[in-house]
Amino acid sequence: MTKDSNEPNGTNGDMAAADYFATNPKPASLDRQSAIARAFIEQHAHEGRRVALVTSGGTTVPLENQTVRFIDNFSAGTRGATSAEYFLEAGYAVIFLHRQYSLLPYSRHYSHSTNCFLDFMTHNVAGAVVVESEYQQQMAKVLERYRKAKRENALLLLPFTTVNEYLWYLRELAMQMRPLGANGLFYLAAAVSDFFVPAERMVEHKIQSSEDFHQETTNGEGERAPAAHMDGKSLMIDLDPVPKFLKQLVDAWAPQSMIVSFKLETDPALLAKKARYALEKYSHHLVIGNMLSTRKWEVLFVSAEGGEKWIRVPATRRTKSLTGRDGDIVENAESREPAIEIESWIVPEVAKMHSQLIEKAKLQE
Ligand code: PAZ
Repeated sequence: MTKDSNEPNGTNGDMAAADYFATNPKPASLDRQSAIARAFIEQHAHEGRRVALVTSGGTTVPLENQTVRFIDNFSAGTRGATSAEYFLEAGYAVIFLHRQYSLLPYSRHYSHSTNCFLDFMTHNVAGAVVVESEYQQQMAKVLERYRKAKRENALLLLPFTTVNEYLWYLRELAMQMRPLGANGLFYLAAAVSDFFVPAERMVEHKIQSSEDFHQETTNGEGERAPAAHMDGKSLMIDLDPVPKFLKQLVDAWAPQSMIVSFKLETDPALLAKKARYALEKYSHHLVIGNMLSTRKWEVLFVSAEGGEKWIRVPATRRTKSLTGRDGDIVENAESREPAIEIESWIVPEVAKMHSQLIEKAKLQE
């Protein structure tokens, strides 16, 4: 369900994007969050700090207005949450536009890594709850970085769930970031659906699976059937393409900012080709290509200035023993893990390119 949503929709890309916002509802939270974002951006613009909008996690595609069922994708938000931390470390203020309940900067170290965060805790001799000694050192470091980000008000968390919310937020934040000029950076790591159910083709209530309770499948004469409906015992889903917004972002919403898009593929033969295609088509600054299976240890940078460059971190092999009921080892499972977080190499590269762009913009002033 993901991929390619940052690209225009053929020759009608511009028109479709304008239509989109006229026909799909504005999220109820948008104005309130936008005011918060404006104040955040003003503070950091005033302090001369760069601001990165990091998008992260997957968008959902609801099938019903009162949503019981929706289509989702795999993204956990690892890339976005990890990158956000490195941007903060590099001195950026970060607006973290993320899928609600996906991984967050700092808490990501603890939220999904054990069965329960309480596994990190224990009692000391006096009975007080404390952090287990084996986690103390690392947690102290994370805590210090988290506290610094809070002290400086350098991290703004904005959640989305649906693809509609994501698109409205992206446009709104791009407009708000305009006064930053070249100091603004868009780092679009979210996995955005390519297909959606437009508001006019969305059914109100839960789709009934029982033939005895089937609902009407046409909206009226000349109107298209609801995007999701029952046909006998089968659920039919007929989704529209999401208009492509990268062109709008580059040309109209944020023409002076640095824009980095991501390209995810599963077929290695397509990755470089499609990353080049996106760069040529939209003339933004950088496409970061990654494969689903190797995204944690290699990415491909494609840019007009730097050409094509792989970034690879060493991977370590870890053997995990699976034991049987009597405690005997029945299987040794091997997994490949990156020895370091690849985002710790990606983000400084992006920040370096951003510095060059800012210098260039200054010369043109
Ligand atoms: O969230 P995650 O760490 O599991 O995955 C990150 C990613 C693969 C979604 C991201 O690196 C990416 O490629 N985003 C763009 C996807 C696309 O629309 O092509």
